[in-house]
Amino acid sequence: MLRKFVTLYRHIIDEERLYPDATGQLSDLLADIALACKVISLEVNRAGLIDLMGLTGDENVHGEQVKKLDEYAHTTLVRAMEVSGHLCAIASEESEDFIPVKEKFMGVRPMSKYIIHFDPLDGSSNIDANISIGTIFSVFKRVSSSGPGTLEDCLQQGTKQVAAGYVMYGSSTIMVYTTGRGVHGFTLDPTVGEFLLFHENIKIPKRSKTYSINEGNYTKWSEGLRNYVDDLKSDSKGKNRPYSARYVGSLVADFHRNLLYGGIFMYPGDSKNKNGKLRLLYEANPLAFIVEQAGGRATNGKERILDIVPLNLHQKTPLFIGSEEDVLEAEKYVKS
Ligand code: AHM
Ligand code: MG
Repeated sequence: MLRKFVTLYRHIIDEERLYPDATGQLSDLLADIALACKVISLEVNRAGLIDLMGLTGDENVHGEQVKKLDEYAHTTLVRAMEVSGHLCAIASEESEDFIPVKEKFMGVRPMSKYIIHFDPLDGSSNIDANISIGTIFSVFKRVSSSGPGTLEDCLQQGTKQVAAGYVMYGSSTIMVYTTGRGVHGFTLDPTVGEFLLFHENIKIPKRSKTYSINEGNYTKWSEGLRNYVDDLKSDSKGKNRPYSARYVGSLVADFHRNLLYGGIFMYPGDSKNKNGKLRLLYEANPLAFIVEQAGGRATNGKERILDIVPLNLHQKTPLFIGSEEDVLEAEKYVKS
């Protein structure tokens, strides 16, 4: 059977045509992200050969060792995006402060109206083992009026996102994105260098049989969460138990599997880290936007992720995300 070839760019443009007032800036921006991620994908594939694996010797703003590929992905994205002419500010997990886009890069568009947040290379502790890693991004409209973007532009609630997505560098490179009209997935065909549509309007199953959590932290969890995970592992067949455990330790990979097959991913707060490990702006918000567009749910155990008002660029949040009924059940236990 001949499959219909729809490139990422064609798909984005077709979506844009549904909005008569659209200027095309968001479409261009998404195309620039895809291009930067193709470059990163190439380097991820070649990393072992050209000594990009391993540590740089520096620490990032979270006190973690910076892997060389992290640094490369951050620089590639910043360089590709700051010249797009559509951005007024960039915030990256790998940079302490946000990066206001210089007026010279705004060119003919001093009103450049978007802000982008990204985690350049999520799951980087897995790089040396050749395990799937990914880039996560999130796009907002500016709230300031003109010139370089401000901190206020960068600290917007997740509900204000106009686009979000991720690229996963795995057995093949894929890109998944939403602009608020469903979630669409593309696979990079390396022979022609194009992302081609593989799944339009992805829907996550309402209920699953899979949970993903770093269970090594069990003794530090709240009693409610321990009870929930114990329940998932119990052998009550009538209750759709036991669940299977699947945990790559690479958020994009765990999230993508759950998006397609159903599942709940949890990175809770615990007695050591009250707000867990994951960042609201670079990880939780974009994935929450995607999962809701796919019919799923994302909360911090008490509150919808997209409703949280960020107070700083690197704020962390507990995260319960995935199939709606599973997340609702987890919330009940966690609140109890
Ligand atoms: P990173 O952004 O520094 O790569 O950290 C985030 C990663 C996620 O990909 C993953 O879900 C999580 O850290 C795994 O953490 P842990 O090793 O504590 O289970
Ligand atoms: Mg990350």
